[in-house]
Amino acid sequence: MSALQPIKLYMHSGAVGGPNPYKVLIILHYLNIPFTKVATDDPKAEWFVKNINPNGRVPAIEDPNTGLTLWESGAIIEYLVDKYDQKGKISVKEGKGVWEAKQYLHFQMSGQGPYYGQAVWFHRFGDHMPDGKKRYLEQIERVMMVLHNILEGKEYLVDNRLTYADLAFVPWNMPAQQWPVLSDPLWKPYQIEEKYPNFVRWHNKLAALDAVKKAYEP
Ligand SMILES: N[C@@H](CCC(=O)N[C@@H](CS)C(=O)NCC(=O)O)C(=O)O
Repeated sequence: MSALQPIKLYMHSGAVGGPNPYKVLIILHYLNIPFTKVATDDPKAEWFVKNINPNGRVPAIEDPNTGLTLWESGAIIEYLVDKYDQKGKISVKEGKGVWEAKQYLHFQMSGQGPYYGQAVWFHRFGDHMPDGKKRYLEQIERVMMVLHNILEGKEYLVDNRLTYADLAFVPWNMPAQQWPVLSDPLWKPYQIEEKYPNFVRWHNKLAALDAVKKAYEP
């Protein structure tokens, strides 16, 4: 990897910003891919929208080794493991697991991130819309229940080993467990520890990985 030029990762500069860039950061750390962070506190800035991501959001990457600019965290993860995890350290190269890993990544992108994101929005700005708050907390609980059921008798989602599919869920489960805006109304009131122990055990094990801890270092 040392001959590689660092990949530019566009993300906010705060100690902890929105969760999506952390999905990419964890993968970069886990695979020891050289990278530099480019502080992007205004992803709606004209230069960024024009040159990097027309959707005005982070994360995005520029890979000088291939000339590729890419946005959408799920696509970035797929690119990184395809290009820089040829030995399959956290990706699956053959068998059903190839597709199961993609399935879980799609579930994360469509079934976890957007629901958790809406929950954050309603809890920050939706005091006048209590139904919205309730709806998205219930959806988070439902996603946790689904993961708990999938993980019955299993340590990891795919092929009983750690893959990018597991890691992709970490950054949205962090705020659900730790940020007061979500964890206060959710974690204890919805009895997450008691009702979904497979999910909690899995998340805690992932959160304790060095690559995850490094991603959250200031
Ligand atoms: N589906 C996108 C979502 C990206 C996204 O919503 N990023 C947030 C940070 S977690 C963002 O850039 N928010 C700033 C804004 O919307 O202006 C992905 O997974 O990359």
